[in-house]
Amino acid sequence: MIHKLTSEERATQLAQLHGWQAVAGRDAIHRQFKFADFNEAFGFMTRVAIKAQEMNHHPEWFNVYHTVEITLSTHDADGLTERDIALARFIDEVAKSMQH
Ligand code: H2B
Repeated sequence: MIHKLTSEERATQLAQLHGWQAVAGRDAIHRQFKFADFNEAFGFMTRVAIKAQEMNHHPEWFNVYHTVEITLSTHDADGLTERDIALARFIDEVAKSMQH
């Protein structure tokens, strides 16, 4: 089974991400994204979906119009792992490259 991040590792990694916060009562991280409109939001989701499929590591997410909320956690480890950090980094890069 994949190694869960220690609280020290989690703090170090979280500090290098943008706007991700620990979820209360669960070993997971969350960030909300807002885009210009639904088209931008769904374009973002499409890019993330393709990466998630390549990585075999999938987000929990929720979309309404131009808002996308994402929670990352590793179900196989029942907590936060380096896979979540890698996907969060990719997501941050995609979001940064888009106007929102
Ligand atoms: N995504 C996430 N977020 N956590 C997992 O543990 C996970 C996954 N496991 N995507 C993968 C798929 C696993 O269920 C399959 C069988 O490889």
